[in-house]
Amino acid sequence: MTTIYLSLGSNIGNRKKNLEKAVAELNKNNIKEIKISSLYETEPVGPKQRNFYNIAGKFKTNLNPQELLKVLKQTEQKLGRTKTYRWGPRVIDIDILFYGKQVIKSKNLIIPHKEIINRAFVLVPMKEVASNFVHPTQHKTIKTLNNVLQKDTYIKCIEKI
Ligand code: PH2
Ligand code: MG
Ligand code: MG
Repeated sequence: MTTIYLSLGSNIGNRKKNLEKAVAELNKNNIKEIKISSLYETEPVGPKQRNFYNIAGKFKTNLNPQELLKVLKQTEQKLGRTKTYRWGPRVIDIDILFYGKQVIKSKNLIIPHKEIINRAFVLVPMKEVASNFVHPTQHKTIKTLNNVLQKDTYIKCIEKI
């Protein structure tokens, strides 16, 4: 079993339900939740569109990184995700932030996720879940990365854990 961290986002339809459905689906597919952050409403990074709801979660899985990616893509499709443009609106997006301490640079999968350090919608929820986790290539904790991030974007906790 490996401990993994995921970031989930939605900005189409019932955003909260979409996130809940996604977590339920992961639990059914060998990606077992350990801890889920509060629910946050966040300003979109990228093109102008509806605000996102975001969460981060700690999970454990026996899937290898490629198998995990496949299940996440299948889950996104099952929940009705269709292709739009880069950083466009989506029913659900499930991104792998960390896979244990592994560093992976394959064509279709880069772990740790490259944008973690720039995104309040990732770091703020992650701080609730794994504040002392050390980023394997930045060599800084989530807490530290979050503290040094410029926070000029809108991010609001909607529901406490
Ligand atoms: N996801 C993106 C692009 N922009 N902005 C917010 N606030 N939340 C997201 O989950 C998000 C985004 C690409 O995956
Ligand atoms: Mg994403
Ligand atoms: Mg994605």
